[in-house]
Amino acid sequence: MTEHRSVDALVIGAGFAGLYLMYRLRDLLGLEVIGVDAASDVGGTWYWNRYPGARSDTESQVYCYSFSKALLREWRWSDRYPRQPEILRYLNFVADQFDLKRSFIFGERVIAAHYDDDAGRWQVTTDQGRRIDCRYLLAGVGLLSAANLPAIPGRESFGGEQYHTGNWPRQGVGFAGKRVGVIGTGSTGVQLISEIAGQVEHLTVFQRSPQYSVPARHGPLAEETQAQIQQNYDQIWARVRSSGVAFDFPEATVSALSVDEAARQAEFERGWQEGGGFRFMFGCFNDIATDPRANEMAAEFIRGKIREIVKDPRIAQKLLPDDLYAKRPLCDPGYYQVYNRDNVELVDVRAEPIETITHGGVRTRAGEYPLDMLVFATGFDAVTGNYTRMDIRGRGGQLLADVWADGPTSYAGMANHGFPNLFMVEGPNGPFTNLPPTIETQVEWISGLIAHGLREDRPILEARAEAESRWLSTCREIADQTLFPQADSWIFGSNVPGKARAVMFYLGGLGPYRQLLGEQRRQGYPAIRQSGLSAAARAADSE
Ligand code: N01
Repeated sequence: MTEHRSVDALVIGAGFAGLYLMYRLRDLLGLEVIGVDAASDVGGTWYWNRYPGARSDTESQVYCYSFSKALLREWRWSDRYPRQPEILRYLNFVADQFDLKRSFIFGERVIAAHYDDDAGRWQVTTDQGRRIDCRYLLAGVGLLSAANLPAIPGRESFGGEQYHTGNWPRQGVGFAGKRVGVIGTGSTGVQLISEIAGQVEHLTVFQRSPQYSVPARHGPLAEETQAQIQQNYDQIWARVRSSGVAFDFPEATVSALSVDEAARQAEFERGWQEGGGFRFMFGCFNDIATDPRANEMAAEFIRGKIREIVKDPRIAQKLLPDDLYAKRPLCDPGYYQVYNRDNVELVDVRAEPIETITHGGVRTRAGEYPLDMLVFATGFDAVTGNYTRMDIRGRGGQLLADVWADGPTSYAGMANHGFPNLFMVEGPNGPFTNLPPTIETQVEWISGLIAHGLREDRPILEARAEAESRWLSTCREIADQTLFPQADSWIFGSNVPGKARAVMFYLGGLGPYRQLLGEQRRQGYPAIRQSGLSAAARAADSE
């Protein structure tokens, strides 16, 4: 295919970010916009992650858009935490409400984007040879979609079915009568394992790191709750937008060290009963993620629960984490209970490392585990993977992957010096929150900036180098005040062998983030260099 089009803006991705970008740029700014997504339809993360048990761990009323009251009035969530099929239906509903699908090309992957400095335009190429040039390139590619498949020898020799959870077959997978192995016990693994344990003949869980997880406490959303949400919508969103993690629970202001043992245990118990991983970590006390003593108290509370729930003390021992409680907080629909089942076996791959995948299963140092199916719940080359897998070249042909080789940088998670008019939603060093409110914040800021540039006849917008380096220092300083950098996880890039360990989030909270973006807007965006078109670009434009 050699079709070549020229548009104002190209949006990569049709998930939460891409759909809202399309709406704002096309319908509110009146630009000519094309979207491209590798999937056959809208959904982004929720298109690909169809594994059994997949759902958000944010409560439904804030795992959605807030920009349209009409959407709110016409959509009803059925559960406290929305399941993947319901979120996918919601995103389809939004796309239909605003007639967004007609502007997307589905089933094509953007593989390259090169900035032409003379023309002030991006030249974009897809895997089907399509070429599109655009003034603005907007990446709504998600934080967590470039699959991480560990390089375990023998994977190609496996004779059974194998899947990565982030690329789950649309037609679904049958488990009955099968011996299934799962590698990985992160957010995805604990959901999947809890869901399929009762469906499979035998389940072998290959665990590398034991996890701290608290109950999610799923359940249907009562009519009265729905009505209350409708009535209090403005207050709910005002709260979320000024909060830290944007989950709509009261964030704690009290230190775990400031209360006595009985009060502390009572508060942890309340958190455990209310459910939700972020709620437990940020709603019980304000220093679980920052003070090692408070952290150990929360960790020991969860260890106590694991000892209580898991009947066989040898299995419980394997499940007990002994590191900091400082990864992305997990919650589950009954994860530890699964290990009381006769058909579930837990393999500690630290004690007996996986040597190879064989035709018939997985062989560890201690023996062979026969399997009909092997599921990789091994996560993602998070945050940067979606960018570095594309050939993105900015001014002077510099490759984004090279610029980020020692760790990614950006201004506010959205823009890069040297890459004019490339805007990222949820790019590196954006806020660590429930994502839809951050996505809305960033999309609105980016579209406001583009509108400003067009109004001022200075449409070439580029993060200033000093603003970007100040932002990186801010992110580092804030991260260093927390315990997160001390734990090995995707949050700092340490889950992918060879990837630079680096700060990848702004841990200052959504409220402060919105304040500083608001300040930028009011001051005319001083962090962004705004230039007019060159004579050559003007000439090309008028052709
Ligand atoms: O990925 P992960 P995920 N051998 O990177 C293990 C969001 N999400 O897909 O901890 C053996 O967290 C790895 O072990 P270790 C959410 O933000 C949200 O689960 O590195 N094991 C770990 O156990 C989440 O944080 C929801 O030692 C290997 C697992 O694989 C993010 O997505 C639901 C291995 C990967 O865990 C990613 O979650 C699902 C190897 N070679 C996802 N390599 C909700 O909203 C990796 N592992 C509820």
